[in-house]
Amino acid sequence: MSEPAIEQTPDHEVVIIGAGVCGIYMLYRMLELGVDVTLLEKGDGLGGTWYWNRYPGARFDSESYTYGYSFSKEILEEWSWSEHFAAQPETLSYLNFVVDKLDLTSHMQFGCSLESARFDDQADCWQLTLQDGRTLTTRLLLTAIGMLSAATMPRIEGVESFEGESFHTYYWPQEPVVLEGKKVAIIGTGATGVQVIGEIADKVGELTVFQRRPNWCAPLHNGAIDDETQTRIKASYDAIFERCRETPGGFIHGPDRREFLEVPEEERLAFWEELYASPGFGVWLGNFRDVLVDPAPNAEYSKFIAAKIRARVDDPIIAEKLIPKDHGFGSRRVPMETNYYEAYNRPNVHLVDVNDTPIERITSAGIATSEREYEFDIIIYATGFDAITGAFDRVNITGLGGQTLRDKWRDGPVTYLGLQITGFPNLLTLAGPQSGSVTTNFPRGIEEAVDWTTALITHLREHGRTRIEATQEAEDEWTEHIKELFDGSLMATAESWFTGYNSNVEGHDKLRYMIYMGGAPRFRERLTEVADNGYEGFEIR
Ligand code: NA7
Repeated sequence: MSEPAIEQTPDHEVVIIGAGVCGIYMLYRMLELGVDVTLLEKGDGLGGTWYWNRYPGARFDSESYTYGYSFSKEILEEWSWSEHFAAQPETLSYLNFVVDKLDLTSHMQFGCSLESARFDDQADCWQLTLQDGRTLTTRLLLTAIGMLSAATMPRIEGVESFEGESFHTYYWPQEPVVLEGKKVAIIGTGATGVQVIGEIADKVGELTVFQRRPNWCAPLHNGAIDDETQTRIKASYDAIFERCRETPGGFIHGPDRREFLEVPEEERLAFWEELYASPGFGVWLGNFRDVLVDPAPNAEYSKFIAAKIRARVDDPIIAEKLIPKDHGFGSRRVPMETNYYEAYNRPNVHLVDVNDTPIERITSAGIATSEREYEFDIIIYATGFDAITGAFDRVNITGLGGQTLRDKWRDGPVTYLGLQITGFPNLLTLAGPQSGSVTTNFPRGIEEAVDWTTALITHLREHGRTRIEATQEAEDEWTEHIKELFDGSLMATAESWFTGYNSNVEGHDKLRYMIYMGGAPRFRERLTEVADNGYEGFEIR
């Protein structure tokens, strides 16, 4: 016989983990509702992604004015972005501006790393233990811990033995790093590596890029926002956000309704030239609607982009090495670049293809490949993240019956709406795996998730409920839906963090269903439907 429930009031009604874009907005909404809430953040400052990633070249690929929060007209009016795609320092200033404006800092606790969370089945609350040994309890646990916040180093022998400076891009030092005249190595050519390389090629002494697989990159076409444009942007925020609401990715760029074969060749090529010459993700997300779905048009578009790369890189052998052969354009995340391909035309920039000459170990002086040892002053690891589930796996989260989330998700995440997990009551994963936010222009996605969660919490409070959990049936159905959306998509055929691959993490060598591929409008519709039907799929008591 189970013990009678103990009447116990937890320390807080809500604890939010993470002071990034998502956590900040969630905190604001909770305070507005009058909830007893505190926010715990591992870092010594707010900003999440924009607090940590201080590497040279770190900036938006989203248009700045589509990335800011949309909920406050006052903030939209008062804040002026200086560039179409703002750099990290400006975004961090923006988030600090928002937090100051909304007076949120006193509700945030910094330097608080969550070590474990255990659900108390009797008291309907979570018991949290922080790394410093502190404990606290909360009715609801809301995670805003980031999709790309668990950085991964390569599994290469000798990493610790290097005597020069070295850092993962995520942990780029807060103090300035002197690059001038230095011999610098960079491992990794994902979105991060591509930004770093374009930015530092003309600043360092020598730059050697160790590439395993090239990505399809395309020009960002960034630029300053002049006064006239600024005025126009501020006057059109309603239309900008309305446009973002319509597109699958929550960007101003959405697919062209035409199919590839409907359009005569000359017109098609002119359209592609236009996409390549225009700023932002249009080159990826603004294409004919079948280009990211159907292999034949995708191959044609890949050919078009390959020709662009060949035209920009002087050495034809290097150009071929920079053109992906294992996946078509857009089936992995497209890095947006500034002077990336041109960097390889500089005499001080060298490309090492680790498929030809694998890295054997990191030495005290540099990097040894099967061919030779290279000496460096600095090694930059742009080797990515244990994406989407990694931040969860790094906390000991224990639900009903002693089950850990790590175990439950061993073969890949299973969730209901990407927001809740059966067996883990009162845990709401705001930008969790399989939620709409993960594949959406992030603030646009999380505003939806936060608003929906706020309405849910209002519902619980109004009805005096203390417990919410997804039913097994609802979780099974959602996870199946996620898989169905993957089937037949080109993205599912490519190995990347979108599809759960990471060669540096044990067991992440197979497809895992991490993301929702149905697009933001469809996700929103589903969330609305669930709420309208009295939070169907949840057991609330
Ligand atoms: P990514 O996109 O995961 O890129 C990581 C890069 O590091 C990628 O080129 C990897 O090659 C490379 N890598 C990883 N491990 C190794 C080893 N052991 N040897 C050689 N090369 C390696 O991470 P990013 O930080 O660039 O971008 C993540 C997201 O942040 C990005 O999409 C934006 O949304 C923001 P691989 O391709 O696996 O062969």
